[in-house]
Amino acid sequence: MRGSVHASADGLWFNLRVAPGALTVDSPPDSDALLVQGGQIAWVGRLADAVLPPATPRHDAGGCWLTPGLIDCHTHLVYGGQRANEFALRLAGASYEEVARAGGGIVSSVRATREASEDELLASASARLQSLLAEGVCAIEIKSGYGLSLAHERKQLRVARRLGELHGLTVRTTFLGAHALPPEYAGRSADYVDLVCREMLPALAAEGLVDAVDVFCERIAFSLAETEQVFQAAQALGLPVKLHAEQLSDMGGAALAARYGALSCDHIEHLSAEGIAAMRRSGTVAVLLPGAFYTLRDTQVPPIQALREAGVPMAVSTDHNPGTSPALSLLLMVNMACTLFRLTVPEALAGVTRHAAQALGLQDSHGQLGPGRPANWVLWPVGEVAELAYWLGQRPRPTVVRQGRITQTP
Ligand code: DI6
Ligand code: FE
Repeated sequence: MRGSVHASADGLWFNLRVAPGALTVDSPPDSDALLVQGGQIAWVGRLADAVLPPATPRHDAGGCWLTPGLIDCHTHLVYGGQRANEFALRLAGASYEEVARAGGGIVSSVRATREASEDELLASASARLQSLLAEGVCAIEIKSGYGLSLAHERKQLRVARRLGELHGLTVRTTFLGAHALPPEYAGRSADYVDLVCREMLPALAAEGLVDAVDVFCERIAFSLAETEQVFQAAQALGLPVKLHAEQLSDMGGAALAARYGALSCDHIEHLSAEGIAAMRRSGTVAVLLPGAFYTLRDTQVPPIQALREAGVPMAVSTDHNPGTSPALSLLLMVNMACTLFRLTVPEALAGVTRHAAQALGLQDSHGQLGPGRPANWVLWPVGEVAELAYWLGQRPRPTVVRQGRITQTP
């Protein structure tokens, strides 16, 4: 199986064990082989049934477990600087909200992001992305929200697009202009939200930089009414919405987001029964972010059992950001989702594949493997699938196929 990295993945892949839930429903359940042609999956089935064109290359998967390429569906990967100082302040007893109110928090990353050039941001985000790619991430969502002006939000979103081209992965960009109030708008929240809705979002959407729109709906950020104003602007442009909802308090954000057909509601530690019911009706994904829960030493666990009973799909993501989740391992998030939130291993793995794809509107192409889909998968050299959730601080080095190329071998 060792081959030159970035070689084409075209050919027959055999001797693989398919992880539960990895295949689309139209694929035979006892499959152990895949055929790739032109970077697309052409066939999935039993090796014995494979009908091969002449001179088909053969790739022996060596009995590895096969999962779809992983998907990190909530990140703030592009920013300047870092905030280790706040880690120390919180250890000394300050809360996240206190740090934010004292002028630290998001606004300090805004300063550093504004000072950085586009190329500097690209370099620092690329380095961080490498960790995720090495674990088999094939698609990622990247939010703006550390620029908070048209020019600086544009810079962040352009970096996000360039990361996709540079590294050959699927990037979904999310405009999070309503992340925090920039210092120059202190005390003028309404004016800033007007700017977001009337100038920033329409301009960035027209430039093709926005795949979805998000808001930080929270006491220390934007109100429910302000959130709705941003959602209306998104709706007018035909853009899907998602929401940072009920992370620190129950603002009723999830129910509002559901009314706008949100792709996802994220964090949701304080989600109410009404919020769950609304999300179920609208088919909104619940994105769980155990890295932020852990970093903030939160104790309010999201209502997992109620979400499970309601049949709300649950995704798991890093929420990578310099303040509350400096996490660069999606497998560690899988572990934490199990340990801290009591997800089962199959639930947590669906959370970084199928349900993460749904949180990005990518469910027709990503998150499961089947004929007609791009070749995005991971071959794990482990004895059993549960090892993907089990190891802490070390990861099995997998073979990665991304966008039809073999991008990593063990
Ligand atoms: N929720 C979060 O967890 C991050 N943003 C948000 O809206 C935190 C961002 C930061 O502290 O820099
Ligand atoms: Fe976030």
